[in-house]
Amino acid sequence: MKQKICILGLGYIGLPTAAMFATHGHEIIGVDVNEEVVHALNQGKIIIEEPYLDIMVQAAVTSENLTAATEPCQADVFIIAVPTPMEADKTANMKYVESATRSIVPYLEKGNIVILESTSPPGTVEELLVPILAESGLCIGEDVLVAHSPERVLPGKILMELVENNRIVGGINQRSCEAVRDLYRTFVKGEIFLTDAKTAEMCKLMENTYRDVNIALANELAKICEAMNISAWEVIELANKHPRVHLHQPGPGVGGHCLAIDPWFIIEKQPQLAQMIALGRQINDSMPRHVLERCKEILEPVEERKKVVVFGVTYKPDIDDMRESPIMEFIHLLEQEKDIDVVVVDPHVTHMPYLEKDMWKAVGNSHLIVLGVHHQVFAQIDFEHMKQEMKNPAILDTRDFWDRVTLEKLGFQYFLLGEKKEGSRL
Ligand code: SAJ
Repeated sequence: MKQKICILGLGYIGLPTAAMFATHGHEIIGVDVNEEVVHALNQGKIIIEEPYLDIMVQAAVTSENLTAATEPCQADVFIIAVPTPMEADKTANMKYVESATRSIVPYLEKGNIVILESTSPPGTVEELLVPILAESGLCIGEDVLVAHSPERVLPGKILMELVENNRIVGGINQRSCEAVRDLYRTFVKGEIFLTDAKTAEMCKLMENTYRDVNIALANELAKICEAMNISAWEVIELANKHPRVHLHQPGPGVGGHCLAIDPWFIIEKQPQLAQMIALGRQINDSMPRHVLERCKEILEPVEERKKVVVFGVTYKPDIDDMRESPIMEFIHLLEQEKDIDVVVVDPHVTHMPYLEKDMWKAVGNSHLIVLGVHHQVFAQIDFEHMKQEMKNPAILDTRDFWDRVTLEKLGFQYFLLGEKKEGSRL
């Protein structure tokens, strides 16, 4: 049955979800407070980078199933997909969820469904949404069905994962669960599991916390291996041959708007109990400084003013997203070093301080190249040319991406995060 769905928040999740429902026959009104987003969308255009999303949005707008506005309107379903950023004190800022919820109250009618997709501290649906929705005078749970259904998609693969991933629906009662499950069935091919709202909220946070804590374990291993003359990369590769072990990869830290933030929403609720989660955050946040210390050690013999070139600043490879990027923190630390000049190379980024679009100009007369993020384009660099341009041909690879043997043959000094020795003992 064709439903009228009002989606609040046209970002990385709201927009793909809107396009998906629209191309599956529903009538979608996308709402965003940013007029630029609304204007672009009504012309079939998008202002974020995500593979194939532009094509899908264009098709949805052309079919007239997707339109955008700055205010909500009457609808059958309301989906809230606004950001829940983190405050300086590491607690969730719920003001966008709160104002989006308030904005739909005047339009609520008997038979409506309200879904929260935004990642939120456990208890948000019951403690924040339900009381606001009740101001409509309707009976929440009877007249209006409410659920949390967290998104779990990976940036760069959003459209595929929206369809294929399993989904959790946490309703305030069984009727809410079932109605929301039936709606997502429109396009979800993965399994849909039903639970209560608070459990669904905690599941979402724990998925990212699981990954964050495991990366912290890998980062701790990297530091231990450096101190003990062992290669963390070799340990990980060999330990992962065990059928029940899956060590993650170390790196310069953890970025993005999910892994670096979601664990804090659990800590906020249970600060006394969430000990390992907090320690994981602390270890991952220590990595930019650790990389800086490695740089200083490598540059110690250089007696003049040093030029360090950072390759890749986004929070992960092959995207333009710099949110919470640990490389940005590393650059911030580098710029505080009085005898170091910083230059940045990143083909996915259009503007930021220290960015040099001409790679050869960037590496000219430099003393150290730090690989921050392993964008695919960095696999095809002419290292022979690079060596000629550099004053001191040294590389610190934080991702085990470049080939030590090739680089050493060319005369580079190659250093790798997670080891301080030359490759394997064999
Ligand atoms: N990273 C490591 N070592 C690893 C894996 C990742 O250092 O072994 C770093 C990356 O470099 C990056 C950060 O972790 O800085 C996060 O990258 P990611 O690819 O792990 O995750 P996100 O933030 O892009 O997407 C995650 C996904 N969650 C999980 O895989 C559990 C995605 O499914 C979620 O939808 C998304 O968070 C979200 O929106 O919550």
